[in-house]
Amino acid sequence: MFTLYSMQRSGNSYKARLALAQLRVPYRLIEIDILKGESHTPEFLAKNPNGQVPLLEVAPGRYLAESNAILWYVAGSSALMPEDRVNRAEALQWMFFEQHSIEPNLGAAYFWLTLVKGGRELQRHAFEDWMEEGHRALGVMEKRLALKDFFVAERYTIADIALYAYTHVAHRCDFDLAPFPAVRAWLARVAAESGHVTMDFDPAAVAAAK
Ligand SMILES: N[C@@H](CCC(=O)N[C@@H](CS)C(=O)NCC(=O)O)C(=O)O
Repeated sequence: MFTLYSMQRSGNSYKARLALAQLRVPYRLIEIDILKGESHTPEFLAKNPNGQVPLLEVAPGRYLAESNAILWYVAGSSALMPEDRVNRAEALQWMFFEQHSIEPNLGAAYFWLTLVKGGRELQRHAFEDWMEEGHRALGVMEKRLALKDFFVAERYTIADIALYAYTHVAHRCDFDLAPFPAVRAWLARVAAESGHVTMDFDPAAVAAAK
């Protein structure tokens, strides 16, 4: 069984939890509080020298970091993975876009504004850049979604999961989604997908309640 090292309020970790839930893959969840330095202990750094979650133990002692690599791995040849070569490459294209244009802006704003006390003041110098670049990236998504229901392969795939993680909480960190109607419609479509779970979903709590 997989073990996922994750932080409940981390968008990157949510990507892995969402895909695993939709694929109905059982896994052990270990909560790592990055705000308490738990991803920088010697034990954790031995598993991921980069000191970050999510981290998936795919086989005893074999660890996979980077949320989008984890998505790629768990999707395998399931319905979440596009079938043909060009669609798979397009999925990667959007997943790289997510890492370069969404995560460093929407993800950073989400982290500092919603998770860190006093984060707005601490990051005042960076905030304007995140807003400008983040809104620009949302504009890129808007253009794609004005033409297509999903990013790749005319259906819901790991590219949508990667992009959903921080976009669906953008309004909680000062981003205004009003000028992006196609993005808002896509967010609703993703949330309506079969087996969708929210960011606060905890598989252990559900299992305990059974
Ligand atoms: N590119 C990585 C970023 C992972 C990342 O930034 N993880 C954050 C939580 S969302 C973290 O563990 N931060 C702790 C640290 O960097 O010390 C991914 O997509 O997984």
